[in-house]
Amino acid sequence: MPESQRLFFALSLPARLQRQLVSWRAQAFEEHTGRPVAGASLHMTLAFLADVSPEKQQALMTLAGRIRQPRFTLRLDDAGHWPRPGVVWLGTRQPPRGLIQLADLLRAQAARNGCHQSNAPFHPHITLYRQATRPVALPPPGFCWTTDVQEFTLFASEFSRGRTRYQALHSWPLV
Ligand code: 3AM
Repeated sequence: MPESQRLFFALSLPARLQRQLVSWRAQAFEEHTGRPVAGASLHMTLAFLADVSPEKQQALMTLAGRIRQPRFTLRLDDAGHWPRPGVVWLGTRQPPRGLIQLADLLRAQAARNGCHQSNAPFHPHITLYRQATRPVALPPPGFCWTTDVQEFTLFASEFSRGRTRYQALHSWPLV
């Protein structure tokens, strides 16, 4: 019998931007800031679904395929540290309306299909480091990375041999 998978909807980043962020991160943050997220795993989570059965996954994918939301440009010009989860993140000072609408839609569809959604407000971010539990020196303002977002993706999160890997299952275009 096929098993449940740990799923989430997210924005993937172009490979070039992933490389640029990895190299910027290395010089913008101190060594030992935390455990850096691998370049290929950098993403912006839109909706976390947790463990999803194959039937529910199919239903959520059908709904995702009906979404007609506009493309948008993301300016990555903000950074912060959440000490409790130990996350250092890259974000945006002004989340585009298209980003918020897309995340709201995906989270609402997930909730209607029994995927519990946190009450915490959506704070769009790209996790740069995990296990960052000690105070972190953040880079001064002035950095800005820009990317045109043309699609969103369903990912599976797989944990094996002490490592989490994200596998892109399917992407849908924005219009
Ligand atoms: O990389 P970020 O932090 O954006 O934090 C987890 C990660 O997002 C988040 O889902 C993404 C893929 O693992 N996540 C994991 N468990 C979660 C939970 N219980 C969660 N988000 C909300 N609730």
